[in-house]
Amino acid sequence: MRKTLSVLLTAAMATSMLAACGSSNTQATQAPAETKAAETQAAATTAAPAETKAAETVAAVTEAAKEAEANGETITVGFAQVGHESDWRTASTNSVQSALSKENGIDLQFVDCDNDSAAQLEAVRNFIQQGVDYIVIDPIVSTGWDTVLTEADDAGIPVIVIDRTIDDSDKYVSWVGSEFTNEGLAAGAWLKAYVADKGISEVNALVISGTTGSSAQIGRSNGFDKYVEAENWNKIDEQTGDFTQEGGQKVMESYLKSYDGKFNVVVCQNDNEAFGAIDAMKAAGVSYGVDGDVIVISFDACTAGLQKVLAGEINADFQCNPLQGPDCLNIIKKLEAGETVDQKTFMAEPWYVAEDKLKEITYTNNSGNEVTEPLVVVDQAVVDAAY
Ligand code: GZL
Repeated sequence: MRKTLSVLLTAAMATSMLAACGSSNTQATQAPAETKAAETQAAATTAAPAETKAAETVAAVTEAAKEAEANGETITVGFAQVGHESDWRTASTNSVQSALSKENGIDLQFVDCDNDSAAQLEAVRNFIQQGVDYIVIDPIVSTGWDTVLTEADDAGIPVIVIDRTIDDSDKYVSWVGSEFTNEGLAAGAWLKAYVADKGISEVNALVISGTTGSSAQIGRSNGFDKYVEAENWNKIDEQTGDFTQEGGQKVMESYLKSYDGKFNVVVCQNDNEAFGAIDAMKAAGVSYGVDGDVIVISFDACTAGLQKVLAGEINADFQCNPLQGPDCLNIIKKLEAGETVDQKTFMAEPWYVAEDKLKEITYTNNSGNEVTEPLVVVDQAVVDAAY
C-alpha cells in the first residue's frame, strides 16, 4: 500500500518537474522514491502559486500522503519462512506473525516454503514483483542468495534476515539470530565435563544433524566437532534427520541396526529429532537419558524438549531462541523513521540440564573468547516459561 503512495508521490514529482522545466530549482537528476517523496513535499511548499496545474497535483498528492500517514497506512512485508518442520519453527512463525500484524500497521504476506530452497527463492521473487515494502527471510540454506538479493536491492526493497544466516551475500539491512557454532561448542564443553564427573572414560557418539547446508547444522556440527577432535572422542556416524521427528526416528532406527551396543552418546541437532530418536531407542529396548546407557543431547529447548529434560530423557538441551518477531518489527519501525539499524543481533540463549551436579561450563567461544556460562537445571517453572 505504501508503495502506491510513493508511486503517486513520484508521479506528482514528475508532473511538477515537467511544468517547472527550465526553472532554476528543477532537480536535474532522478532521485530514489523516498527522496522524490521528500522533494515532492518540498516542491509542494516552494512550487509556483497554486494556480499552476503541477502545483495543484503535488499539493493534492501530498495531502493524500499526509492523510494516509494519519490513517496509519499499512506497510507490506513479505516473509519467506523455512517451513513447518519443528516445534521451533512453529514458535518462530507465531513470533513473526504476532509482531508483524495489522494492529502494528503491517500487512504480512506469509509464505511457508516447506523446506524447499527453490520455492523460497520463488517466494522472494514474487514479493519483489508485488512491490512489497520489506522482505523478511529465514534462509533454508546459507548459499545461493546473491542473485535474488541483488534483484531486491535493485528494486529498492530492504531485506531482513532472521534465524539462519546467508553466507554468500551481504545485500540485506539486518540479521537477527543465533551463534550456532557456540551452541555446538557449549554442547561439547558440557559433555566433556559430564563424562568426567560421571567417570565415563570413552565417548562413542552418533550425530543426527539438521538440514544439510543450513547455518544451524553447519554451526552445531562445527562446534561439536572441535571437541570430538580435542578430546579424541569417537564420532561413529553423522546423518541428517532434517530437523524433523520422523527424520530423527528413521536415522536412529538405522543406527540401532548398524551400531547397537557400540555407542553411549547421541547428539540430536534439534528437539524433534531427539523425540524421534528416543522413540526408536525405546522400541529397541535401549536405555537412555539420566539413568540410561545412552546420553542424549539436544538443541532448541522448546517446551516439549524441556519436558523431556525434566523427565530425565534428555540429559542436556541447548536453547536456540526462535522469538525474532519483535526484533523484525523494531527494525522496520526504525527504518521507517530513517534511523540506522544494527547489521547483526544475536539472541540470548540459556543451556538446560537435567541434573544439578554441574553448575556452569567454560569454553572458548566462536569469537575466540573464553567464556563461563551457567547451566540451568530444568524444573516445572522452567518448562512453564519455555517458548
Ligand atoms: C535454528 C533453526 C532450526 C531449529 C530447528 O535456528 O533454524 O530449524 O534448530 C528448526 O528446530 O527446524
